[in-house]
Amino acid sequence: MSDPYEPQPEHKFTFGLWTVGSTGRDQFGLPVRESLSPVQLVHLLAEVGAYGVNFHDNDLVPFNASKAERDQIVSDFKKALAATGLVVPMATTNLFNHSIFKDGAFTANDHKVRKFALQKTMQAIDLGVELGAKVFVFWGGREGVESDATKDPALGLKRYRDALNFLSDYVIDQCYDLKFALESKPNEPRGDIFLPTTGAMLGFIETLDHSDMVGVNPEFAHEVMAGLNFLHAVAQAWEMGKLFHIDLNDQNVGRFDQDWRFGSYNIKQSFFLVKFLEDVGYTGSRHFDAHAYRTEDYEGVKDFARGCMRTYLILKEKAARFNADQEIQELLKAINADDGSMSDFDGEYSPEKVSKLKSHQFDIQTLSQRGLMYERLDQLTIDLLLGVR
Ligand code: DIG
Ligand code: MN
Ligand code: MN
Repeated sequence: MSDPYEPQPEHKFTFGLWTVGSTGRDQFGLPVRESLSPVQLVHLLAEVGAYGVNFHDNDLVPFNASKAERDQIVSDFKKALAATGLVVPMATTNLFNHSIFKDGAFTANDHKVRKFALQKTMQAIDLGVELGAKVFVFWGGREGVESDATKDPALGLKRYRDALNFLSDYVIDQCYDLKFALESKPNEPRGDIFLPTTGAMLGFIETLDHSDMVGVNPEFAHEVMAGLNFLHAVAQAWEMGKLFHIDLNDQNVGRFDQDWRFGSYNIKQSFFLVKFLEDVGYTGSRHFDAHAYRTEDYEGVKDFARGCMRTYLILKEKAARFNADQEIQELLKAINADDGSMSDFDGEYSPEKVSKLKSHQFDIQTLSQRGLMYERLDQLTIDLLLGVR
């Protein structure tokens, strides 16, 4: 019998070139692994069973590459995609690595830098569309401050909006079939990053000229860094029809951005996230924006990638068991029992409803003393996750 936790294309598991291609360099240490080429990384991802591969422009085409070099790299990459069957669902721009972006890209105080960021992003959009991307992610890693003396945050948001409005017009003008997904993070590498959480992004999107083509790309680690419940951010995005992409990984709260293997730390949070995505029928990529521990060689990197997908599938199965568990479902039914006595107050507002509701006598004593059996429900969940039911 085939391994039920073996990744299949229909699971839509994707990785960025920068994830499995991470050489393990960090703030305090040099690389521990040699660099692999995009073609080698495509074959590594095919070997572990991924569905797709994503990239920043410069993950694929070096910053100073000539047009001829660019065309050769893209041609080789396309051949590797054709040979392995991997697809490119998402692309993005690196607006954070080069020193020119040290004060941001779209929100930089230097007008020339802001316009260069537009130029670079348009080229990256062209590249992403050429390789089949339907979602374009914007992570504004450098859009922020160390000191609020340096930049008016309201002006920063206006610059961000101007850039996204211009780039939306570009996509429309080019007749590209492309949506934008904005990714938030509270800090690192900037002291404070503008639009720090998915909730902030959702509010900002409503101020854009073409908000219909703009959604979010919530990242597990980034909401946890902000001390927030990742599922709640994802649920709000979904409920607003704005969950255009998702970055899955793991993170210990109060730490720098660890981008750990999915499900390797917050198992319960990861379970409820997977349950939500599967329950609502999310059809987008399950993108792992994560990387292997610095201790690993490339066999360890493959273990990392396999582990992300395997844990997702194990939690998907646990979610199905939760939904099929008779005791859990009976408990949920009892918790949410409704005798229908309030139904007259539902639906459209009316003066009649107001007067009836204002005069309705509630049994405060009984309502306030009701036990909700949440301890039992949560323990059944723990039992299920720990494999004893
Ligand atoms: C970091 O979490 C960011 C960058 O890796 C990239 O721009 C984006 C795409 O997932 N995530
Ligand atoms: Mn991250
Ligand atoms: Mn990310």
